[in-house]
Formats: sequence, C-alpha cells, structure tokens
Amino acid sequence: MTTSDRPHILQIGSLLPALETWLRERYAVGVLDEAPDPAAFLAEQGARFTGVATSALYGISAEQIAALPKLRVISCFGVGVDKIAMDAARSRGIAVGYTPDILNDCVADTAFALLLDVARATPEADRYVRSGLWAQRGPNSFHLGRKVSGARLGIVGLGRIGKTIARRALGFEMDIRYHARHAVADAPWTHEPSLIELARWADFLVVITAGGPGTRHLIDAPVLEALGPRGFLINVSRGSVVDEQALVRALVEKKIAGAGLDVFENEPHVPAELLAMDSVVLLPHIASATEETRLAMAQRVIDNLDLFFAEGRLVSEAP
Ligand code: NAP
Ligand code: 8YV
Repeated sequence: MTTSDRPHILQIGSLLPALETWLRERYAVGVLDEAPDPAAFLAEQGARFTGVATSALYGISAEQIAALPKLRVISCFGVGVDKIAMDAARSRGIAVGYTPDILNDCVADTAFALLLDVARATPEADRYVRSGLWAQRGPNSFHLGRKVSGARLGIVGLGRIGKTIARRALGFEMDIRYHARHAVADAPWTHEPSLIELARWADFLVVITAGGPGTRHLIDAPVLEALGPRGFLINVSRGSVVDEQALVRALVEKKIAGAGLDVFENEPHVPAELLAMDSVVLLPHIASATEETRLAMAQRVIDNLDLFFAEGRLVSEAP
C-alpha cells in the first residue's frame, strides 16, 4: 500500500504512545482533540475517515459517528464499550473492535490489591509509618485489620474478569458466590439471583459488571445496607454501576466497613468526603495499566484495524 492509499483513521483522544506510533506507521491519522475546534474539524474533514481509534475512556458519540459518513470500523483500546454509541454504529453496519481477555489478569490482580488493601488497611498503615506515628506510639499501636483468607467473596458480574477474580480467590480459600442475570453454566460457584442476598452474605462484594444504562446504580443504598457495617465494597467495573452519593453516605454513617475503588462516576473527580477517609482506597482507573497488558491491548487495536482493512473482519468484535 502506498502512503496515499492508506486508510484515514480518526484518533479520538491521546492513546498509549506506542499505539500512536504504530497507527502512524500504517495509517493516515487525524487527531480530533488536537483540532482547535473539533466540531468544525469533523464538519470539514469527517468524510475522509473510514476508521476510528478510540479508548474505553473516550468512546465515540452518536453525533461523532453521524459526522463520519464513510466510517466502516471503530477500534477501541479497552473492553468496556459503554461510551461507544453502539446503536448508532450497528444501524450503519460499522464494525466495533475491542480488547477482551487480554486484560483479565491485570484487572483481577487490581481487584485483589484493593481487596487486600481495604481489609488490612495497608495504605493507611503506610501513612502511619511515614507520618512518624508508629515511632511515636510504639509497637502494636496500629488498629487491627480483617482476615481475607477464608472470607466470603461475592462477585457481581461473572464474565471474563469476574471468573479470573474468582480463580484468584481460590488461592485465598475464600467462599465464593456470584450475582449476574444468568447463571454461568461452567462455573463451580453458587449463583445468587438476588443481589441484596449476595450483599447480605458477603464480607467482600466485588463489582465487575459491564457499565452502561443496564447497570446504572445497580449498587444502591439498599445493597450497601445489606452489605452491612463489616462488609467491604470493591469496584473495578465502572463508576456508573455504584450510586456514589449513596456510597459516600454509607461510608460516612459507617453502614459499610470500607471501599476500594478504581472507578468513579465523574472521573477524574472524586467526592471530597472520600479523599478524607481512611476506610477507602482510591485508584485513578488503573486496573489494566501495566506495561505488558497495555502493550497487548494496543497490539489488539492495531490487529483489529489491520484485519478489517485487509479482510473486512475483526480479531475481537464487540457484541
Ligand atoms: P463480560 O465478560 O462481558 O462480563 C460482564 C458480566 O456482567 C457478565 O457476567 C454479565 O452477566 C454481567 N452483567 C451485565 N449486566 C448485568 C446486570 N444488569 N446485573 C448483573 N450482572 C450483569 O465483561 P468483562 O470482560 O468481564 O468486563 C467487565 C467490565 O469491566 C467491562 O465492561 C468494563 O466496564 C470493566 N473494566 C474495567 C477496567 C478498569 O480499568 N477498571 C478494565 C477492564 C474492564 P449477565 O449477562 O448474565 O448479567
Ligand atoms: C481502559 C477499561 O481501556 O478496558 C476497559 O474497559 O476501562 C480500561 O482498560 C483504560 O483505562 C484505557 O483507556
């Protein structure tokens, strides 16, 4: 393919530097958020793009898709497609590629990091040492944590990542149950059709459903109430799945014991109450963020585009 034959790809926002390099080696790339007026850029140049490279964080809106009349493929860096206007893409027969499975290990590892951190209060303990309080107050002066090994783990969403989290939990000899709309045929763990009952039973409730309107505020005040004053919430799915105001109230009123959060309703903004609490551990949406996994995700973004432009199909097509 000569340089002038290259398909034109619209890059929605900044991506992993290696991915940006690989895109430019293969395609004619225009970057939407580098344009001084992105809407004017789309109106003037939208008709030249046949592909889009985006991420789970940026997605692509129905309005943006409408401004790309020749668009044939969207390749997303990430597995969550809640920010991609899937209906608008489907109605035009636009293929949507994503990066499933590649990130299961790292997201599951992060869920466990958060779970151990909240149970054993390791970030708070680290602050205790650094602030000099340990030296001042002496041995055994830090409060006791909660035991993870053998505890009850409730998983909300037993998909690719949920199953990987469950397998991690076997190593901790945890008692595992899960909630999803459907029982998973090949899963040896108990399916709990009632989310409230799962929360009532669990010591740790780990949320790893898809995002989007179908799961908005699935974790609400009654679920948190059921989790109870000795229960911990971990969220590595999407901020939208948890009613954040209800969560803040539950934490302030000590209706739950603590929370480990990688995702928030209005990223990168985190409610001020959470920033001031020792009972929460807060991460900046980094569950998949290792060099190995992010590079593998970038490779899949490229592979999806390359295969689409060569053969009209994708390595991983979003359902
Ligand atoms: P997946 O294989 O599609 O699994 C999604 C699970 O959610 C399924 O078990 C599904 O089961 C369940 N679910 C969907 N709607 C539900 C509802 N209303 N109530 C209860 N359960 C529901 O997806 P995955 O690859 O494991 O990824 C899951 C999500 O993790 C992604 O969509 C993304 O949002 C998030 N994620 C976050 C990060 C991060 O950086 N924090 C990284 C990667 C992924 P049923 O259909 O039977 O209900
Ligand atoms: C993002 C994620 O892709 O895969 C997902 O759904 O949320 C993450 O892995 C990542 O934050 C990069 O945008």
